[in-house]
Amino acid sequence: MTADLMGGTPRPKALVTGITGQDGAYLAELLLEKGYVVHGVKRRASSFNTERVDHLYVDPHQEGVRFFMHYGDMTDATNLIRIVQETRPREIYNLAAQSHVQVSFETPEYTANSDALGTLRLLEAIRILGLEREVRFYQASTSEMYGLVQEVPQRETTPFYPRSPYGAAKLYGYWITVNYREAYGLHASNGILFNHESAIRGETFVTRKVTRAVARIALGLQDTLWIGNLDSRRDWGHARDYVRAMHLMLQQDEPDDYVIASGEQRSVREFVLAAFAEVGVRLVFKGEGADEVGVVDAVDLERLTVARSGEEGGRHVPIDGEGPIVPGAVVVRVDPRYFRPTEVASLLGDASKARRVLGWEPAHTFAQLVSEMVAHDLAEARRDELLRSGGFTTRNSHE
Ligand code: NDP
Ligand code: GDR
Repeated sequence: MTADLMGGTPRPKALVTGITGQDGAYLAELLLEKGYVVHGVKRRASSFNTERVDHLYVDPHQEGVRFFMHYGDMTDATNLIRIVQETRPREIYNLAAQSHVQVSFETPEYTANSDALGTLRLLEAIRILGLEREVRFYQASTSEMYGLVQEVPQRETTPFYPRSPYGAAKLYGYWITVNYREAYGLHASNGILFNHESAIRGETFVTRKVTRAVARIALGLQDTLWIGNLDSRRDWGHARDYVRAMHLMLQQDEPDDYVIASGEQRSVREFVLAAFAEVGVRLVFKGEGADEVGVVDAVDLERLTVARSGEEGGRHVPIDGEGPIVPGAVVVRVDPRYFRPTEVASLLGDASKARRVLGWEPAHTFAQLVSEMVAHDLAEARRDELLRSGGFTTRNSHE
């Protein structure tokens, strides 16, 4: 079978920036399943940064390869022009970004360069190459643009009020995408996506930080989860559901902008409680503000044993007198270092337009999301515990 044909017709071809990120990896998987040829842009780094897409890699010397990666950067216009010219995709998904809100306060100029100007550079590449009528463009816009929310729930018509350098940069990316649609007739759409998570979410976003810490605390590899604003409320969905929406947007006859959200809201505190419950720990919060702590209230030993040993019975990791999980133990503490100069306190999306026009429906519930993330991090923690008990060292990265 040749790589370029599917049932005698040319395979659709997509270019994905940010391929090594959470969404890039899930989107690449989805597009490959649908028969696409997928080209991804990855950054040069001093260590491997392709872990999320390594399973999709096929040696390019083999026949029928449909997944390719190109070195590139959103801050390098000439490189983006060349990649678009060489790959000539039908669909471009612009997912690359400095995507961490708190980090954007530390690196505001770089965030604007990659997230705002980077989007412009990619749109200009399409225009310079005269591909406005051939290419469909997806921009990874965000609920962070609503920031200090002007309406609840937030929908496509809700006014924006960003609260971080990241939000402000993404707002430029949103409007320049609208402008290229209106000025040049480009099939360009914004997905205004609310927070979406998964087992491959970056370890410094709050959900993954929590599930990873819960797993490591359960295995006795860590004592405490240090956290920021527990009151913050988010509309959390599953990343696999959200990349389906990206693809659907580019299959419409007309380009448009869509909110993608679960329509449910929970606080960070609720997420922490749900994650600990997965390992059989009932937690209670005591105190206020920076003095608030999460204390172990009760332990379901059977559940904790399964969490530590694995469903399949695996290796028994003894509990008694070991590890931080005993009633009364403080396992969550607040570190004001994680507070943001300006916070987005509450986000809740209304995805009715996407449901109506795209026929999009999320397939995962909040409970499934938490359960999947904790299960994944428990497996990693069990591996680390096994290696350590065998005298090996394991990676111990911190933010
Ligand atoms: P990640 O942080 O997981 O991935 C970001 C990707 O962009 C990585 O591949 C990263 O490369 C790459 N990247 C960062 N800077 C550059 C640059 N200068 N040049 C080229 N590539 C770069 O983000 P997600 O997958 O979670 O999100 C995807 C997109 O959607 C982002 O634009 C994000 O802002 C946006 N978004 C995300 C939401 C979410 O809840 N996940 C919600 C709404 C919008 P590397 O791996 O080398 O770091
Ligand atoms: P967010 O995600 O800023 O919404 O941006 P993040 O998970 O970082 O924060 C969510 C909320 O949790 C609070 N929080 C903490 N956050 C982090 N990272 N670490 C902590 O220890 C912590 N404690 C409390 C935060 O203050 C915040 O209120 C994500 C990114 O994926 C963006 O790229 C995307 O655009 C938006 O979601 C939608």
